[in-house]
Amino acid sequence: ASGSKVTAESATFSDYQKVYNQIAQKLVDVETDPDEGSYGPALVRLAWHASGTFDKTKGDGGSYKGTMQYKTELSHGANNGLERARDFLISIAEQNKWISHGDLFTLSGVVAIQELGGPTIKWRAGRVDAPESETVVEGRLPDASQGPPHIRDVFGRMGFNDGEMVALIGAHCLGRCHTKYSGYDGPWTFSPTYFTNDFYKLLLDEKWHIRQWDGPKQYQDTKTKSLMMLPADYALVQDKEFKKWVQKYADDNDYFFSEFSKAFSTLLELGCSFKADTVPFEFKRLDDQEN
Ligand code: CCH
Repeated sequence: ASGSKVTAESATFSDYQKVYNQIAQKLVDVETDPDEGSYGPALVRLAWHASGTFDKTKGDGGSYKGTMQYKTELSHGANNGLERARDFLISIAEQNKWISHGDLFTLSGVVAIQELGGPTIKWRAGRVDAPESETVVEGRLPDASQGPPHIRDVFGRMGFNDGEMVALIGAHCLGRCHTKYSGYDGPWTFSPTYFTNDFYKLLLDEKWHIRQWDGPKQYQDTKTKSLMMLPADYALVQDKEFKKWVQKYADDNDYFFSEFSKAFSTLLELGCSFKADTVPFEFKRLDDQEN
């Protein structure tokens, strides 16, 4: 739609690729707290929390209405720290007034996964903003202090099976916990700005003990004492069925990438209805484009 004014109805692949590029370029350009390295992990978490509220029996929640833009949803306890990610996207939203918040938040998660070395994620456009009054009830996202039955309940409510749940939680290869946001502390891997299957490898290969500190119960690696696992992460090796998947993804990075890619695409579309002819887009990484 070059020259003319872009709208959500007229927007083409190239309009969305431009938004992708603006987000990707901002990830490179923006000066970050040295502790963070990149806004990418926070964008992945934003896309996930905007989507993971879906309830398949009630048919509500999910990213469609973009209600994560509002204070009501951002102030849910599970979303502590996500203002950072939302604020990062404000300049992008201002440059592209035609894109809905649901589309922007989910697209930004796709950008972050792809630019941080992860798989290509198929993504569709067409979410429509709703008013703040349509914000989903609080309490749909998983509780990090819990074990296998809770993980199965919460991800089962979204419609995922064991293999998909374990694949999705592998996104903890990225980023870290911040005491000021969740009470938990530290990164899961040694390379928190690269998307890899290291989460599974470390979970299986390292020795883990309960960290002695005045914070909430979390695990610490015995060798370097610099990595962490949440009780909900550790649940993936405590449960025999989950552990089989952890082993598969640890053994085969390509398999993990393809399973993660499918499950993450599905996650971002929970509760969304698109026009019948909406084709999934596959965006090009910044590095793969000619200048
Ligand atoms: Fe997560 N996650 N997550 N997570 N998460 C946290 C941070 C990230 C749980 C709890 C937490 C997924 C599943 C789960 C990311 C992606 C995904 C934090 C720390 C907690 C607590 C927040 C803080 O302190 O800043 C629990 C529990 C579950 C499941 O049971 C899934 C699924 C995904 C994506 C597909 C990413 C990325 C982060 C890092 C954010 C950052 O700012 O570095």
